[in-house]
Amino acid sequence: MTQPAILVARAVFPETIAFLQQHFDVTHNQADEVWSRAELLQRLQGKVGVLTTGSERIDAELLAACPGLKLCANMAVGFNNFDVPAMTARGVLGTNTPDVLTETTADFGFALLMATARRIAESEHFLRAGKWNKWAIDMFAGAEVHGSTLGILGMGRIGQGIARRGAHGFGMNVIYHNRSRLSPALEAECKARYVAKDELLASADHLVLVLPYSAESHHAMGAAELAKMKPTATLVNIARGGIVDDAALARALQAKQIAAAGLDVFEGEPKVHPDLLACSNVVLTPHIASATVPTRRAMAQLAADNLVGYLVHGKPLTPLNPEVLKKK
Ligand code: 8YV
Repeated sequence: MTQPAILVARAVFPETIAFLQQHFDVTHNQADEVWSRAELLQRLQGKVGVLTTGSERIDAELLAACPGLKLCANMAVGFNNFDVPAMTARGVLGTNTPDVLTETTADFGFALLMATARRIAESEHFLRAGKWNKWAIDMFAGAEVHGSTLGILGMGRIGQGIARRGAHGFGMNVIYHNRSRLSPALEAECKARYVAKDELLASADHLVLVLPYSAESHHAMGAAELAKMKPTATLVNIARGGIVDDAALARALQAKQIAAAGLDVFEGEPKVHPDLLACSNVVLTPHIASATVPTRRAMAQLAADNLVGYLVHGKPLTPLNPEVLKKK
């Protein structure tokens, strides 16, 4: 019996390919080539499923060109690369990888906050450049982390993980803003207080962005919002590029309107705004918040389990548009 054909768009762990090969005729990209859109479309011909990462855009045009496609399994919790309404309209299911990366990503958010506030990257570059020839009282003096006010914009699972770390590990006063308020029980567990966005901007010593990207959150942190922050504040973005207006942030950093920023995601990544590259008070990392070996294995496995779950057994684990299942 011929097996259904799927595409794994990017390199994954060899065991993920071996697992998928038990159920599917797998076309993979273990060389991790960067395919053009046309190459992706061509490789998707005749496929019923695809394992994507945040780099592959699934939209109406792609769906129209690949009418056999039934499932797009994103190996990411964020799914702004999916046009979900267009997928639903065509009866194509989308899945993501929630939960398995929550704690790892929250760890990284905290690491980036610490590196930014305590000027770790900047001071390391100074040392490596051979510029360290004496101790000085104000050398790389940064901002206090323990006991300070931690602001969180977007209070989903990762935001809550950061709140717990701040409140319980560092004695921080945690405030947050989100579309919807947490239950009193969750607020108590995270020791987090709900505030309006303006109060969050004005009060946070460290502001961490953990909200999903959408038309609504595009440039949620622009010039006007940055102007409301404390001049001593740090801003950390581990959510998505495009939530911050990178050009406006570079101007705010140059003008010392805020003290520093830690960024793991960028508008138009992997390109980084040249004005950000020129700032010394910014820590820049290449979208690695979920990058530990166990977590990346768990993400790949969950994406693969969704492919097998849906295409073989009709039961996806983490569907984004379950209404597609009802329509069948
Ligand atoms: C991924 C992420 O590594 O899960 C997400 O939303 O941003 C990262 O964990 C990236 O999107 C690749 O798929």
